Amino acid sequence: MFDPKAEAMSLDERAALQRHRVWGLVDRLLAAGGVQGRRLRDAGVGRGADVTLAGLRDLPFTTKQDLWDHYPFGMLAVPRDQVAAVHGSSGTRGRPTLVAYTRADLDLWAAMCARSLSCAGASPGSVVHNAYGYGLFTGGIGIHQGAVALGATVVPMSGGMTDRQVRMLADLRPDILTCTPAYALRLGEAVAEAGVEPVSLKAGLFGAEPWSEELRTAIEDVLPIKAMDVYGLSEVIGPGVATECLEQDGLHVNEDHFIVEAVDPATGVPVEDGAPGELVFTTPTKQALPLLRYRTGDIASLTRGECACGRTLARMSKIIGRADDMIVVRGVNVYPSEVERVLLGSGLVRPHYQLVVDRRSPTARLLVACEALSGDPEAALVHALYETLGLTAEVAVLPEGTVPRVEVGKAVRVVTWEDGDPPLPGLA
Ligand code: DLL
Repeated sequence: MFDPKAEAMSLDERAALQRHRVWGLVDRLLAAGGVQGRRLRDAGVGRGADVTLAGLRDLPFTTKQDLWDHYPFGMLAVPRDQVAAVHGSSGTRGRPTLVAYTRADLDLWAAMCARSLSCAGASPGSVVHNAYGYGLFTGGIGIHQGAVALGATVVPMSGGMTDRQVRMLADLRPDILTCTPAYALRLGEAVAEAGVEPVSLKAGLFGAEPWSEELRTAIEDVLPIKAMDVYGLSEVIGPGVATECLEQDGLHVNEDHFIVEAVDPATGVPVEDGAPGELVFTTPTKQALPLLRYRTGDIASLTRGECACGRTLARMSKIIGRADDMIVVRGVNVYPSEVERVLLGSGLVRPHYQLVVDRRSPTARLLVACEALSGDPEAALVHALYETLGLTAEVAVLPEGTVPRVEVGKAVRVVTWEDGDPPLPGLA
């Protein structure tokens, strides 16, 4: 439930708490003697009390490469036998990233996910239909533990087997749906096909992949819910790092446990509040895998100041994209979510799309594969993409049902066509 003591404390009080916690973190990293401790020593930090919050920006970063270099357990700050669970993400680029939790970390994670659920409108007694995947991925088990900690009733559906999900939505009358935004769309289509009206649903807590305001509207068109954004990443803890409140004016970052900065991705220098930058997190209270200034690769802007809901936690914008998902076509930089905004904002196509980068010849082509609602929107979309994003792209309008629907895992928004057959039928 909304905890004013933690979520609405004064900025001074929170800064004092964070400072104290960061001191503890720095002392633990120095004592653990791993790569983060070594870098702190090299930066002249001999003990926690040497560090100030304002001085955090001068401390060394930690990156995904560090986790890979020390895979699987080389960055633990506790003995291996204190690790209660591991999780991770398969990564869109092949290499797994593994993270570890002590029992205390699992309790913290459950509390943060309970906070997220309640921020989005869940309460004790809510029925939570959880269609995030269960397993190494943090979505399913993270939200599950949060729902239990909140005192809700959790329905552990995991992803896929959509017919059975529709049945459970009809029979168990959940008020909260949790899954990826792309799967929410798929479920919306499936309930319509089955003639089920999931009238019990009130809110959905969607995350794990970028999604635009236009996709929010598309989900709210097919499901009778308020679609809310939840953000997180395995390295920081999983879901439960930041969530929208009912004001929907940014995602509240749980800053008492996850200190956030936004930095210029090229220089690493912090950007002004309000300007887009790469999110960087410090986790002062985590035990097994505490991270100092972890670079997420996710681009968003930050704002500070009290929200109309009463929370004083800093807010982040929706994620604009991942630094490494940016496509460069003939010198124009574009994130898939920007293309999504144009497509869905046009009202001409279904909310399913895929970007195909054709690299069969030296000058790459970008093909935007989509499905028309009616007529032939190709020329209008080519024009809108150029006008809005400055992007020269070809639009391939495919028959309904051709663009892959997401059943399990995260939506794949960009595919590369290196040689041979097209990745989607009907492309040329
Ligand atoms: O996706 C954790 C999660 C599960 C968050 C369920 C929300 C709901 P990973 O598999 O480690 O963890 O992937 C983390 O996913 O760095 C972002 O690039 C992306 N991501 C997560 N949430 C959002 C979001 C989980 N709300 C990576 N909007 C992150 C945009 C998101 N991107």
